[in-house]
Parts: sequence; C-alpha cells; structure tokens
Amino acid sequence: MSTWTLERVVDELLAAETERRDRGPITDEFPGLDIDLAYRAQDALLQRKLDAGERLIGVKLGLTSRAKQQRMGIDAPLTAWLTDAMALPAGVPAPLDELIHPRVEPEIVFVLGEDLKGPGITAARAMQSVEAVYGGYEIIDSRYTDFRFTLPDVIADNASAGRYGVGPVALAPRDLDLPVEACLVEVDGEIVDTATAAAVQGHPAEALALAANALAARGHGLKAGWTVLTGGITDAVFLHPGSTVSVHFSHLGTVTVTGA
Ligand code: OOG
Ligand code: MG
Repeated sequence: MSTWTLERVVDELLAAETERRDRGPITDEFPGLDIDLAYRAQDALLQRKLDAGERLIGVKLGLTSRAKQQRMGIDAPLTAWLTDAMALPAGVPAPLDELIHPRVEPEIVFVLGEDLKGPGITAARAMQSVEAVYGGYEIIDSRYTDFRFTLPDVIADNASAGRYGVGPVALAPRDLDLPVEACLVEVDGEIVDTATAAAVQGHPAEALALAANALAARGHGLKAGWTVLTGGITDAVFLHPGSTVSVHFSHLGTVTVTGA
C-alpha cells in the first residue's frame, strides 16, 4: 500500500464521490491527517474541481448547531467550499444516481453584497455585508460510511457537501428578526423537526463572522456575490427515491426537494 500524502487524500475522496461509494474514515489509515493538513486537502480538492471547470461561488459552515454537533459527535464548527455544480435550481429533483446516501437539512442562506474578510469580524459587522437572506436546504452526502468521521476527515471531505437549494423569498437583513425565524421540516407530509435560526450559534450572523475569521487565518476572504450556507438548523433527514422534503420557514417561504 502506498503511503498517504495530501494528494492521495484528495484522490481517494474525489474517487469516492465520482464513483458513488463510501469508505472508512481516512484518519483510521492516516492518523497524521490533522486539522491543518485536512484544510489543505480541502483546498486542493476545490482546486481539482475548479480545474475541471466548476466555479467557486461561496462557502458553507458545518456543525454550527447543537443538533448537528450532537448527531455527528463533533462539537467544533468547520468551513468548506461551495461551487456552482452544487446548486440545485428550484423544482429540479435531486439526482440520487449521482449521490451516495444523501441527507437534507434546513439552513439559513446569506448572499453577500460586499467582500468580508477577517480577522476581528463581529456578527454585527458580518451582517452589514449581507445583501439578502434566504431559507434553504443542503443535501449532505458524506464520502464516509454511515457519516462516521473525525473532524479532520470531514474537513478534508469538504464538510460532506453535496447539493443545496434556496427558497423563493429574499429578505434584507433589517426586514427579519433572524434568531426567531422558525423552520419546520416535513418529509412526505409528516413533520419531523422544528427549530428557530437561533439554533445556529445563537444567530446565523455569528456563523458568518466565524467563517470570515477562520478563513482569514488561512489567507482567504469572502467575496461580494457569494452564497453562504450557515449550517444545518436541525438534524438532517435521509432523502429517499420519490420522497419529498419540504422546509417551511416563518417568513422565508417554503423550499422543497424531491429525490429522483
Ligand atoms: C457534516 C457537514 C455538516 C452542517 O450544516 O452542519 C453540515 C455532516 O453532517 O456530514 O453541512
Ligand atoms: Mg449543512
């Protein structure tokens, strides 16, 4: 067996994604994969996608709510990259034949009107850079079997990023009391979870500030026009063929995705 290198981490994760197969945690075989190296792998994986023609369109946060942290057994938030290939337009079914074991989670989504770069960004400052707030969902699709991973594993795996979609309503930050914005998750007509956006770090703007500061430490900034997924508000639900997940937000409308 060849030795583990950063490039091999990227090769194996990309192969799992394109061949639609899950695998054991890389840290089981490569304990030297620490958080720093994992972020370098995440950046290298992004670069491969950009080289293949995808466009960088934003960032996502992971594990920003207690519900997500408890489910995954990791209590530290992380950041990852969004490309245009991940965006699922409204009404387009989720392509289950391209995914491994997709799960859907509700998210507050920001679109930035100006650049935002740490360090020292507060939630209030972060919110000034937000042009529009949407209710959305993310389809996570870990490349690891049973979504079992350590923090470096999930960082290298671009935080399980799969697809995402945004709802029909865009509001300016001042037109919304974001922490009390409620969401209700429904699977085929059955309500399976409810929460308010305060579940995300007390306020999703805290998650945006966290991303700006964490990315700055690695030399990156967020750009005007970028989309930011602030992290799952509730636990994620599996998306099965023919099944529909709807997320109803109190002011941000309803967003729906069906597994095809
Ligand atoms: C890790 C990705 C988490 C979120 O919103 O918390 C994430 C996972 O749960 O597989 O996207
Ligand atoms: Mg998410």
